[in-house]
Amino acid sequence: MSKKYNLDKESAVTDEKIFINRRKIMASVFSFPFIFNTNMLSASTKRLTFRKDLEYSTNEQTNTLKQISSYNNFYELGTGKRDPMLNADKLKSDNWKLTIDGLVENPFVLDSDNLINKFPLEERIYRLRCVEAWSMVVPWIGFELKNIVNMAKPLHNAKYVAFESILDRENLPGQKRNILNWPYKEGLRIDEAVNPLSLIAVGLYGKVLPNQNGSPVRLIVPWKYGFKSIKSIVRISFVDKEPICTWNEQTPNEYGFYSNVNPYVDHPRWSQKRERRIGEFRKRDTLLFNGYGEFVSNLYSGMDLEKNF
Ligand SMILES: Nc1nc2c(c(=O)[nH]1)N[C@H]1C(S)=C(S)[C@@H](COP(=O)(O)O)O[C@H]1N2
Ligand SMILES: [Mo]
Repeated sequence: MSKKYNLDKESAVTDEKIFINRRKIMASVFSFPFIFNTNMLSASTKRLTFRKDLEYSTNEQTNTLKQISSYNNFYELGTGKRDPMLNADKLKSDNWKLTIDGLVENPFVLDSDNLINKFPLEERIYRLRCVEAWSMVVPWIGFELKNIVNMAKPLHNAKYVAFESILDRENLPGQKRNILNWPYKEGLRIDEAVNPLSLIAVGLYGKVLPNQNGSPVRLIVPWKYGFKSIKSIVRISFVDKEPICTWNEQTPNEYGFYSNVNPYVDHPRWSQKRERRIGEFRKRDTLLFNGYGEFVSNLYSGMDLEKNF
């Protein structure tokens, strides 16, 4: 049974109100409609119904909605951290179709309505650790990726899950240049995909995802570096070979297929030992598997994590 959940963190609610009020004030004083992100408005009206997960959620202080939606990596909307917010309305996230196909008994398509209504939604408060050594804590809303795997019924030869983001060169400013080999792609082993931590997110802070966070549907893999958590997914394919992953394809010596958060394996150009939580000054120690080892370390037993980085 899913029950309605009231945000118990006053700060979160307040922060969002301030954010919206500020927009209103700015909108009445200036008339530059292009600086406003129309998605923030629609996102603030579409509430989701979900239950609150306690098993996998961290009880650490969450980052504010403003922090979470104004400091992003989403190269389809530009390479600067504020570009995704400023260009958010360029992502056409309505009337979405997510195709599930490949080596499965039951290929299917989820539309926008299915994405928020087909599977029971949960709030999962997860740490997200970017490979650039910053981190956030985000109250995601979503369902376990395992739901999709179970419904698709993978064939015996399916070993990996490949994910593909939207390709829309006409509207997405970042796709007008070949800064990456578009569309953005990611992949997991099937056993990683069915781990209960692997989440398909459709919202955060109680509402549908802001465009800059990967609306309307994205992956969250909290024990891996942020770039594995692919945004605005249009296809999930079951395959028999290790799928192409965008950053691994781009710079294989810097970004491996696994990309597990690991303080003992440095990025060739910087250390991964510490991280800065957005909003904090002092750095924190980075934890192996981003602190999720009790749930995922068994997936890698016997593997050399320095080679399989
Ligand atoms: N399609 C797509 N997905 C993406 C990216 C991207 O550029 N394009 N950036 C990744 C990186 S590097 C990070 S750190 C996270 C950031 O997610 P957030 O902006 O919601 O915090 O998204 C990941 N997913
Ligand atoms: Mo990242």
